[in-house]
Amino acid sequence: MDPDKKTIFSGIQPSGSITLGNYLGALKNFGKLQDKYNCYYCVVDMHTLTVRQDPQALRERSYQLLALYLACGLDPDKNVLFMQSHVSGHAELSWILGCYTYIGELSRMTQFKDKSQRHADNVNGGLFTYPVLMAADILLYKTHLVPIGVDQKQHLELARNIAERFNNIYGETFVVPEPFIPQNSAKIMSLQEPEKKMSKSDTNTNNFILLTDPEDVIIKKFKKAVTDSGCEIVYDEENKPGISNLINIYASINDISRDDVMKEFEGSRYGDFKIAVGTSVASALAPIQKKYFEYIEDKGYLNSIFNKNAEIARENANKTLKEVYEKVGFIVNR
Ligand code: AQP
Repeated sequence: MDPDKKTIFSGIQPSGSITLGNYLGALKNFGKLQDKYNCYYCVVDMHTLTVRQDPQALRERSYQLLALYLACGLDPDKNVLFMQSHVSGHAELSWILGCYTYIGELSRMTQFKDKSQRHADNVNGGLFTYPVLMAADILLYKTHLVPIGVDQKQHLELARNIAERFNNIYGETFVVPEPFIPQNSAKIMSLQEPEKKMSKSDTNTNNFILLTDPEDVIIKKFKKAVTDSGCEIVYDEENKPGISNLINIYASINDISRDDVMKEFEGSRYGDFKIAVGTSVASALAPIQKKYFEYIEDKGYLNSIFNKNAEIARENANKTLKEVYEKVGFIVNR
C-alpha cells in the first residue's frame, strides 16, 4: 500500500450473476482507478446471506465474480481482490459499529424496506443490519472514496454518519468516505420494467443483461426492451423511462454524453436504436467474456489470488481494529 495514495473500497455481492447494471454502475469504474489509488475490491459474500443462498452456488458465484474482476481489467498486483469472509475484521468491526447505529436510522433504509417486501417470509436481522456491515467494510480500510451505483448512496451516507459519530466520541479514527457515482450509469433500469432498477436477483431474465450473456441473447433482450409512446430518441426520465434508460446504457458503454447519443440517433427509429444499443453492449462485453471464460477454468489461480490478498487485507484491517479496540476500552490482544 502506497501511503501517499488515497484508498478506495468497493464490493459486489455474489448473489447472482453480474449484470450490466453492476458493470456500468460500479465495476467499469474500478479499473480506471487502480493506478491513482490503493484499491480494495471485495467479493462481499457475507452480505448475500441476508437472502437464502444455495451454498454450492454461492461458492461458485464467488469464484465467478473474481474471474470477472480480472476479466474487467483489475490487475491482481495493483488491487487487493479478496473475499469478505476471509477477513474476520469485517464482522468484528460490524459488531462495534452496530452499537453506534440507531434503530431509527436502519429503519429508514429504502433497500431494507424494499427487500423485506420482496422476501416477506425471511425478514431477518442481517437484512436489517446490512448497512452496518457495509459501513464496517468501508471504514476498516480508512477508505476515502467508494465507487457505487446510486442505489447504495443512502447506505454510504449512513457509513459517513457512523464514522463521524465514532470520531466525535473517541477522536479522529475513521476517514469519512465520499461516494464516487458515475453520471450516466448511476442507476441502470430493468429492460422490461424501466421504473425499477436492473437487479441480478430479478426472477425475469429479460429484465437484465448478464455480463456473460452471448451476443444473440443480448441483442434479443434489447430488441424486447420496453420503450415508450412517441418515436423520438430523447432523454426524458419521467415520461420516457425506457428510452432514457437505453440512452444511458449507450452513453456509458461508449463513454459519450447523452447529448451525443441524441444527436447520433436523431430521426432514427426505436427499433434501430435498440439494435445499436445491443450491438454496442455485445461488442464491449466480448473481450471481457473471452478472458472471463479463461480465468474461471483456473480455480488454482483464483484461489492463489484470494489467499494472497486475504493476508494483505487482514494485516491492514487489523491495524484499524486494534486502534478501535483500544479506543473503546478493550484490553487488546490481537
Ligand atoms: N442497476 C444498477 N445500476 C447501477 N449500479 C448498480 N449497482 C447494482 N445495480 C445497479 C451497483 O453495483 C454494485 C454492486 O451491487 P451489489 O451486488 O452490492 O448489490 P445491489 O446494489 O443490491 O445490486 P443488485 O444487482 O440489485 O443485487 P441484488 O439483486 O442481489 O440485490 C453497487 O455499487 C451497486 O450500487
